[in-house]
Order: sequence, then C-alpha cells, then structure tokens
Amino acid sequence: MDEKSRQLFSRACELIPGGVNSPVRACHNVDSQPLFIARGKGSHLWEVDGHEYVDFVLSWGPMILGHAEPSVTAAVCDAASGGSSYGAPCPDEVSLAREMVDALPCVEMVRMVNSGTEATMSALRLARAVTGRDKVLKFTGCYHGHADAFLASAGSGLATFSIPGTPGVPAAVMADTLLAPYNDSAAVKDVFSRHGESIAAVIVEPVAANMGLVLPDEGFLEGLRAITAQYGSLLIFDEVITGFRVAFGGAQTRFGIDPDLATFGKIIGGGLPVGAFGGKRRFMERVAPSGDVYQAGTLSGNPLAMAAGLATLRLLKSASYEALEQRTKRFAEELFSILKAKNVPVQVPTIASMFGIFFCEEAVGNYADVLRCDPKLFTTFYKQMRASGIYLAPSAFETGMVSFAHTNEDFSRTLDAASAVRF
Ligand code: HOZ
Repeated sequence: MDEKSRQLFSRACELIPGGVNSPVRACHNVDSQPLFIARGKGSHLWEVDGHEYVDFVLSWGPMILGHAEPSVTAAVCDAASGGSSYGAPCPDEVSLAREMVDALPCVEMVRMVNSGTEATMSALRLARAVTGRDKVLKFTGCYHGHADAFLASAGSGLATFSIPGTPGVPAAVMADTLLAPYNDSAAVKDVFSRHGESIAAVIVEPVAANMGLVLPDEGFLEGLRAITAQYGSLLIFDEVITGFRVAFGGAQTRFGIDPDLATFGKIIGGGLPVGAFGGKRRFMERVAPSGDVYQAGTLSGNPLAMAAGLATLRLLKSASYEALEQRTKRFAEELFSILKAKNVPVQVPTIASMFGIFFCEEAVGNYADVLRCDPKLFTTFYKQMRASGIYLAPSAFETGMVSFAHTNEDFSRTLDAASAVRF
C-alpha cells in the first residue's frame, strides 16, 4: 500500500468515524488499510499514488459496464451542463421508469429514491400499510441496508464486524423482525405457523450476496412465493444487487418468480446514488401522493443519476449476459482449481457475473455454513492478491463482481496472482 493512501487514511480517521463513510471498505478484518482511489477506467482502478489494480469490487456492484464507460460519462456530463438538481420532475426519470417497468416482470410502477436502504425501508412501510400487519420475516446473513427493521443477524458490514444487532434500534422494532435461515423452507413454514396472520412481508435477496455468495436452493424461492400468497403476506425481492446483474430482468426473470414488490439500487444508478422500489400497481398506488403511504426525497429522480442509470440500462439491453456468465464461470472454475491444488479447503460458487470465495470444505447454503469458513485463510489470500494488484472485496462476507469490461488478460493476471499465493 502506498504512502499517500496511508496518510489520507490517518487524516480521515481524525475526521470520519473509522476513517471511512461505509464500514466494510475500512479493510479492518483483513488486517489492512483502505486504498484511496484516484480514478477508474474499465476494469481497473488506480490508487492515489498511481498503483493499478484489477477491480472485482466494482463499487460493490453498480459498475457492470466498467468504470467511466464513455456513453455513461457523456450522459452525466451532458445532464450536469443543464444543472445538477431541480427538485422537480425531469424527463429522464420517466424514461428510466419505463425501462424498468419493461424489463422487470413484477414492476408495474416504480418510485425512485436515493439508495438501496431507502428502497427497502420504503417497500416495508408499503407492505405494512397494505396488509395492516407489522411483522417482517428476513433471513440470517441477508442484508437489506441499514434501516432499523433489517439490522438483525444481517450480512455485509454487520457480519464483517460481528455485530449481531446494533444499539440504537428500539427493542419494539426488533420484536417485529422474525428470522429464518436462508434456504430453510421448513423453518419458514414454522415461522408462518406461529406468526403467519401478522406477517406483512417476507424480504429476501433472491441470490444472497452479502454473506459471500449463497445461491438459492431449488424450490426455496418458489416456496416463499407460495407461503406468502397463502397467508396474504407480501413477497419482497431485494434486487439491489441482483437487479440487471443476474439477468437484464433481474432474479425475478432468471428464476421465474413474480414477487409483489422489489427493491433496486446499484446498477440502475450507473454509479450514481440511486435506489428504487416498485411492484404491482395495486400496491404502488398506495404511495403518496396517489395514496396515503408517505415517502419523499429532495434528490429523488436526480437528473444526473437518472441520466447515468438510463445510459447504463440502454447499453445493457443489448449486452450478452450469457457470454459474461460463461467467462465468469470459467474464471471461477480455474480459480477454484488453483486454490484446491494448494490443499486449502475452498469453495468458489458463481452465478451470472458474481463469484464467492469461501475457505471451507463443504458447499455453503446459509449463514451458519458461512461462519464455519476460515477467516485467516481469507485474510492471507486477500493480502497477497492485493499486493499483486488484484482488488477484491475486503471481507469474506461480500461477493466478487465481474464487468463487461474485464478482459482475458485481467483474468489471467488474477489467476497468476492466485497461483503465487502461499498459505
Ligand atoms: N454494504 C455494502 C456492501 N455490501 C457497502 C460496503 C462499503 O462500501 O463499505
């Protein structure tokens, strides 16, 4: 790590809690300090001192086209030349809503917000309003942003820092959050048999990507659809990561499940701060001002963010997701073989353009499995890869991302770096 990043981090620590504006990037549990990034282009990032990295974080998902994609950059510059915020509707928000409604089977109407957290928080409020119920069922190790109701046994930063729940969340709020293990349909049935009449919604990451990468077992998502319909609860797909990532039409298209509501972020903002929640018209019409469920935001539908999102989706529409998936799969398989040959317990699950790296013997299906993996092996791997110019998520509870900009040379360089790792 270079001296400039070190100096910036020490200044940041005086001014910003933990020196960062979001916890995981502090690189705390991989015994490292954050790199301060000066610029990105395609699949590469440059640290403030000029060191170059192959980027598999991609801003935690948004940059599926790579950094500074020319037409996205042009759309943002063009929008900025006309002013950066009006607090009034702009044409691109209608166009982006159109793209989303056309692409996403469950989305008949959509409301733009500014982050994934806002999206999930608002979707839950809406679900509570339309059902007249208070409880929500979430899955251990799944992460839905940092709204109070979702901070029980959550993945991502809470898992990284071993925070089972956080002070500041009222006990009364937590009492309405029910938990079940991911992929455990029997546990879901059990929760519904006890609380079914008071469950407003089940919220799920259709592919869990905040406890490493955990794929849904055959029938798990279908089971959620069936039991929520049976009890009159709403099914919310949190597609903040999977939306426009596991397929252009998101996980709901890939798995053929029709949730009632879904939440988005990351890719729909093309790297600018955007979230959205959408779903069936009969529910979305309850959102103010057409309905009585309040939700608002000064910067919602921001013209720069809408322009970036729109330019991104327009490119993705004709992109070959299938080809990217095949390239990612080959890369993940080769990575697995290289690590396996070093006699470490390892799993490298993959779907679409995402991959996980778990240092454990058995396949991982839920959060308890993830916790059985070896954090020391992950740290050893992370540090040596970073020293070789490969930028991975600094936590075993996050997911590797591949973009359309990644080249065969990027993959070879990464596999060479992995071959050189010593455990
Ligand atoms: N919670 C995000 C990852 N799943 C962001 C982490 C960060 O930026 O520190």
